[in-house]
Amino acid sequence: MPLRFLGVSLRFILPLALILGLFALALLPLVDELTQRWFLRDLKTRSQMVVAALSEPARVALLSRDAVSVRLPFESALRNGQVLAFGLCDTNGRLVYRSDPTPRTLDCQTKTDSGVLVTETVIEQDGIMLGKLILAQDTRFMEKRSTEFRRYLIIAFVLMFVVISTLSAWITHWNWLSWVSSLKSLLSRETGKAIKQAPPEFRPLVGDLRAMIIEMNRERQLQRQSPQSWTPEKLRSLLHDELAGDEIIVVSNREPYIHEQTEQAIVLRRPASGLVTAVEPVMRACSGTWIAHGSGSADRATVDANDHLRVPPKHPEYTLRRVWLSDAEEMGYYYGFSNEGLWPLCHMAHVRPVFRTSDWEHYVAINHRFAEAVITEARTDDPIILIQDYHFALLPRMIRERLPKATLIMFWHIPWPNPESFGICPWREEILQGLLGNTLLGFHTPFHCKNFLETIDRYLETRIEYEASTISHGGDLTQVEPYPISIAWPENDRSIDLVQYRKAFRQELHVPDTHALALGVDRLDYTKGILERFHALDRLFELHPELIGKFSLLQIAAPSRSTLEEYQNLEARVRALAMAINQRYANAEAPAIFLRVEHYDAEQLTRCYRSSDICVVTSLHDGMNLVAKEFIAARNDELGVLILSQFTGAARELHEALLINPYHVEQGAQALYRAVTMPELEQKERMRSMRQRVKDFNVYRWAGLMLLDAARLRRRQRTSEKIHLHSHQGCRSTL
Ligand code: ADQ
Repeated sequence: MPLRFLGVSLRFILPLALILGLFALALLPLVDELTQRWFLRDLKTRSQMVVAALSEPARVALLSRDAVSVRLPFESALRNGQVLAFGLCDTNGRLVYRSDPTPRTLDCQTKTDSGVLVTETVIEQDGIMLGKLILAQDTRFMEKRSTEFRRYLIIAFVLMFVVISTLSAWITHWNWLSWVSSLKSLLSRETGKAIKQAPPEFRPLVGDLRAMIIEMNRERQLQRQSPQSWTPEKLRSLLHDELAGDEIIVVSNREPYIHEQTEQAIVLRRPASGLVTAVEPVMRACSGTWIAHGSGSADRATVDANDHLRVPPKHPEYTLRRVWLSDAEEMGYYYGFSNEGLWPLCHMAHVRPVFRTSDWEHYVAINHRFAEAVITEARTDDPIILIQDYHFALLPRMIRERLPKATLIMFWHIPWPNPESFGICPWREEILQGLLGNTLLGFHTPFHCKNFLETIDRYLETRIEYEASTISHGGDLTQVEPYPISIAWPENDRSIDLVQYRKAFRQELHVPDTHALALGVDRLDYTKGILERFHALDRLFELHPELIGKFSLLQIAAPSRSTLEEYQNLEARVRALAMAINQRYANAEAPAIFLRVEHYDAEQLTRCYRSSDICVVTSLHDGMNLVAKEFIAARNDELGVLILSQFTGAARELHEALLINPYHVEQGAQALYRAVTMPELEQKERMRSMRQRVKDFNVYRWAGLMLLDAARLRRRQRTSEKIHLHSHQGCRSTL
């Protein structure tokens, strides 16, 4: 039995020892008294028997004044060992006979002697006293036996104590083990198992705990399905109510505010990033710290000595901590391992991932640098840390080792591939182990969660609870959940005259007011299916030549990762294909494709969304795709048609979109035709339904659900820690 359980048992053993000791103390004098009495009674009975046998010879000897006549019977009694000595006294108190050996002090007056019991018996004849028979009995054996008896009694008590305490320690040990394991398994949601394993006397409590957990899960489900709108205020009150006072740190590669040096001055730029849109409200609500790569040319010039900057600059609400990378580090960690390795690995877009050891080394080193930054920024030992995206797969484990009590939430913004595809990565185990440092790991869809669990199952020794979606690994528990990301619902600007708005937009493109317009908005990335979109348009014109010159695609493509050759080639191919198609229909009244390879600001994008008839999202693989949701949110006229690739996370939510397989050119062309000819009534029905969903399931809900789950896991972790502490208290008290 491990020593630590003695600690628990001591709570029972020490009182037992005290009670048994007190009991023994109280019992010993009583037992002494009783045994003395028994021995005395025994001696007296013996002396009576001897007196009965010797009183006749004594009487005869006293009558005949021949004391020597008692010698024989007296000595025979002495030989029997019952008496120590005899004496015979006459009526004058003279000792007329004494046995040999006799205590020197024995005479007719002595009544007591140390270690000797003296008894006198009157010898008479017809009522006349003739003398006295004195008997001396040895009482020293009584003391000896009493001591022996006391010793046996103490040994009996000690034995009793040892047996009872050993038994109770074992019983406590087994009970404790089964209680703790029942509680632990219950807390890790293995409720059925917990009920079966729990000892009978513990079952009512297991039932209560189980009911509590079921209630928590039900509450969680309700919150997930709740149609009520999530707002920044609701997120703020959630942070206040559920995570009162807890420190929040966000880590992402992209920073929310970039300072650029222009010829005239330093300008502030907001990156076009779904991630920034999603995380900013959380930071504003909780005044935490956001750690990100300082990538702007004037970033170093705008921070303080600790690389801190209060943002938003006009109304500071939280702290931005910038982390610096050299060009070589950025090349290896960001462009190399993240975007040439992990990005194509996770997207099935038929671009081969490239893995180089030098990139991996930079990736490890930069993850370490961000871990150091997190440790430096953390003011408490249990902050909530929100880690964003595939640039930081190793970070959770690194932080977990330094801040074991932290709640680590990671959101993986891109898809997670199947185990076979992921197996290509030479550092797959390291990446998976890094990710299992998280308390909570979020993906856009249940399908990505399933792929991740299966990948873990394939490559690491862990215990996976598929039903609960948890992974136990080296004493840590990671919860894997889907959290579909979204956008902030925009302010509804009703003052705009949409007819004029659309007219003005078309005038800028030099097309008639009635010209049908499809819109594509993407980062210039091979996963977005821009080439496939162009081919579908080309096919549409082949199938429906009546649309040539009356229908165009406006493609806004933000340059992205242009340092990489793959992206440079893509840009060249996109430009070449657009030009080729435009040349094919060069005689038409309007170009088939308006290609704008540039970054638009939010206002410009909203204008595009509102002025178009169709939005085309043809990603070959996409975690979610926020453009689809931005288009829906911008359409307060409830018109417009969304064509959406079935390989986007958004397709799981936006069922009223025209879903297509972007690899199938005909399907793309047919969807374009269906969209351009869709009656307004049908457009409105579809759009209304999608708008309601995007409005309700917005970015505040995305962040809110993750933080609610984090709060729940935090409570569970604290309860587990308490149980753990109790189970170790015994150890500490014993040691
Ligand atoms: P991205 O691959 O960048 O995001 P997406 O979700 O469409 O894809 O977000 C792109 C953002 O950039 C949108 O907010 C869009 O408005 C903006 N943008 C695109 N083109 C632009 C342009 N030309 N000018 C200005 N802004 C432009 C990754 C994953 C996605 C996931 C998001 C969020 O690949 O699957 O939806 O993260 O998790």
